[in-house]
Amino acid sequence: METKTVLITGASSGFGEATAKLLSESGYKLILIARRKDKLEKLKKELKTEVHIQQTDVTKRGEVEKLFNNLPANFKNIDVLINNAGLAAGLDLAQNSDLDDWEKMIDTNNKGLVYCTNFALKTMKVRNAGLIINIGSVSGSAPYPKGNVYGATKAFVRQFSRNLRADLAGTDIKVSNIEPGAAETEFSIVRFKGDSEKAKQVYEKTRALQAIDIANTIKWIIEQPMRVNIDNIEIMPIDQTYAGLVTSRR
Ligand code: NDP
Ligand code: 8X3
Repeated sequence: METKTVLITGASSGFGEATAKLLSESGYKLILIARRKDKLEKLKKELKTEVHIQQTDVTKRGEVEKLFNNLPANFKNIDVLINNAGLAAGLDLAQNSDLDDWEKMIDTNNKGLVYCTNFALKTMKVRNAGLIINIGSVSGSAPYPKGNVYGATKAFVRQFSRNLRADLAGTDIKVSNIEPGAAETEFSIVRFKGDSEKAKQVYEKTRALQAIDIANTIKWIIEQPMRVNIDNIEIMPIDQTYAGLVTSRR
């Protein structure tokens, strides 16, 4: 069987890094992208399979286009695109939020994701083969205070995934959306702009998901038989669940 080529966005930490390690152990060829080149270089040295790394900011359409147009010959046929690069910026009530934070989340979680998808589909369409795995979030369907634009970007990811499925009807191109709950990665450090003490508190005294849990899910989706498309999957830590509706009393 031919070795599959998997492109992972946001491979420099968290889910992306754990997935790269897991898939490499299973023999997959990898294209790894992120903004932090030093992290990608270090990761590449640890991996046993063929790896192509490319420093790419997914918010920059030109950089994404260059990435896809300049892939080495043996990496050109992307079998799996994992749209994982993403972030939350800030945790504030909408009325106190910084517009730059909102724009950054939309640029990364939505625009970056659609750029990568559009370019990957160009070759998937010709080969009538491929799998796109998007990383959404439970926050895309479960609203919570201060989740405002972050949750909304993930609702976009959910609906975009479903609409891709609709457009790709009758083809052999699959689309999945994974929606994790709280997971202990660099996510909260980024959300709190480097305040690692504050980030640590998010996971204190609770059994949060770990990056390997999502990596295992990604590998399981990739290895399903051709007839199976996993459309949407929600994964919560045992210690996190819905909080219900709130009534203000006057
Ligand atoms: P991390 O912060 O550990 O990883 C995020 C990755 O995204 C990094 O590799 C980062 O690399 C990359 N990234 C961010 N911005 C860009 C950009 N502009 N261009 C390219 N790469 C970028 O967080 P997670 O692993 O937790 O997050 C991965 C995905 O999972 C995100 O989409 C997040 O929203 C989602 N998610 C996370 C949950 C959690 O609780 N942790 C729960 C649900 C969903 P670099 O900085 O080097 O560019
Ligand atoms: C991140 C998970 O619960 O912080 O998508 O919104 S949560």
